[in-house]
Amino acid sequence: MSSQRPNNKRFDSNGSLSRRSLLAALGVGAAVAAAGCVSQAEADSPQATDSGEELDAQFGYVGRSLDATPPVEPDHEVQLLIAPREGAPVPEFYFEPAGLLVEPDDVVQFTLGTPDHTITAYHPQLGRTQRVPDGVPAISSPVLGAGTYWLYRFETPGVYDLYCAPHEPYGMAFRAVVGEASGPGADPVSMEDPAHGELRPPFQTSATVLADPALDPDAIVDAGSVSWSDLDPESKRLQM
Ligand SMILES: [Cu+2]
Repeated sequence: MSSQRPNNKRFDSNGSLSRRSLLAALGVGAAVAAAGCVSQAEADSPQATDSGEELDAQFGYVGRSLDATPPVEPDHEVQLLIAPREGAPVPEFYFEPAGLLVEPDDVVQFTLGTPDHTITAYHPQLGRTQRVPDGVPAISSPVLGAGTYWLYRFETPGVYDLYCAPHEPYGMAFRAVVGEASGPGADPVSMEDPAHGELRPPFQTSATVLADPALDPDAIVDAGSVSWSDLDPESKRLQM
């Protein structure tokens, strides 16, 4: 099962290491990098609590190596993958699973077995139609290299449509349903080009991927997890 809880038990009863413990565990070089990732979180985020929460509500948490101890035990794992595409020179770029049901406050680990991906929300502050619940910030990881991971805690119930910025045209999109199939992300994906100056809906192959019946939010609730292989090949066909 792709949504199994990773076997990692280095956490206290709150599910988090103290910041000091984390930095000690990461070592100095990684600590400097990690501090760069979380300083805004500590300054601004309501998630930056005294309990040592390291997951920013907008920027998540970057694990610079798959060997680095995560500050919070993930509840689920999603792989970011690349595979040959039959009959086309451009490979398939995809999330596995492509659709996932999680409970509110669950943490998802996005694991990069392949390089140069992001996990980014369809959000008006990013010039995109809103496809995350109201009040959720403009979620995005930075561009991540192979052998890294990114953690995000999904707090607000509803549908979250996410994509990889470099590979959105090729269909690299993902849908999380957090507790219930509600919010703007539960609306059908628009297949129309936006007028000049309007927010842009999912486009090219990510539009057809997110419109696949297997990724219907209610279908994700029923299935729990939807594999990329469950999608209709027609939905994955390159739309250029
Ligand atoms: Cu990508």
